[in-house]
Amino acid sequence: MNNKRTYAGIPEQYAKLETAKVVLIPVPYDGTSTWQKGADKGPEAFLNASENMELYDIETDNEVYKEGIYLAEAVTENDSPEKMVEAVHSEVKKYINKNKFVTIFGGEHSISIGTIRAFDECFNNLTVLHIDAHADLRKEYEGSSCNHACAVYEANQNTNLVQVGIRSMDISETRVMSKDNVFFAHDMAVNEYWMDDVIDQLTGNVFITFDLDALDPSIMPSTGTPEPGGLFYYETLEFLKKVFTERNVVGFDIVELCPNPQEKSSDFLAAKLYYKMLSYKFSSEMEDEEDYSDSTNSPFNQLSKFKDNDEYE
Ligand SMILES: [Mn+2]
Repeated sequence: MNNKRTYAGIPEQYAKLETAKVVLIPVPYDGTSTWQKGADKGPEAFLNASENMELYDIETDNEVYKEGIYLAEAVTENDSPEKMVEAVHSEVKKYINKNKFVTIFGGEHSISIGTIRAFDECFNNLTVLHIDAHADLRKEYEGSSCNHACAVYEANQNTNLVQVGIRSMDISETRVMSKDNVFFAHDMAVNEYWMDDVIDQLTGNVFITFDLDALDPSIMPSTGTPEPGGLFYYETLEFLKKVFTERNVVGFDIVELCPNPQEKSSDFLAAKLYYKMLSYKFSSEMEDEEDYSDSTNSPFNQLSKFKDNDEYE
């Protein structure tokens, strides 16, 4: 008997690398967080909650795990922030080059630096949709450019960075921020069209980096730096569904779950959010396939620059 753990305890036939469309990479890293420690425990709490979740999604009428979800070996490099970023970068790129839909669960937000670098190298015209309470635009923090406070500095230089839910930042970050691409929480609260306004700023290929502290602390208390005034559950889902429907989402990460043993609902929210995002991805793909039924090309990762050129094989 093979006792290898699978995502959400799904049957092994849906958890094989060769046939899975989705790869999930856990990155239990918490090397640079400044306030509450514990994001390194995030992947384990997320996986535990996922194992206790029902796998039929009512809204999309789908069991997305049947697309296949491979639970990759966790990236545990933590000698330095720079080495961690490089380890994540090469692991993510390895699976993109196998034409998988790559997802990553952190860990603190600095894990996204290597992830975004890999996606930017593999997809043309990339938007990084950054959903977060914090701007994370510092070039360097506490002596490192691989600090969680610098999570999207590089993405801001190299990609079309669109920031949503921001409600805490340093004045120095206003100098590098591109105002048209930033949606502050206080503006979103009074703009009923904010979702469409965000969509308008997205290019064709979108990578989503979702910091759980974007959510309101009343529904997501278990995060390192909770900030009042965040997103609620159904508006978040409505927004994500729009993004998945109207753009080609090429991958995503979810970061900054900082589990509290007394408060399991945050772990469960993170588990449901991950599964919802997959459900939206693959149900919008089913609609695409209907639209282009004559096309022999799958819309899946069709814009990967590395499709036939797998340097890691
Ligand atoms: Mn944050």
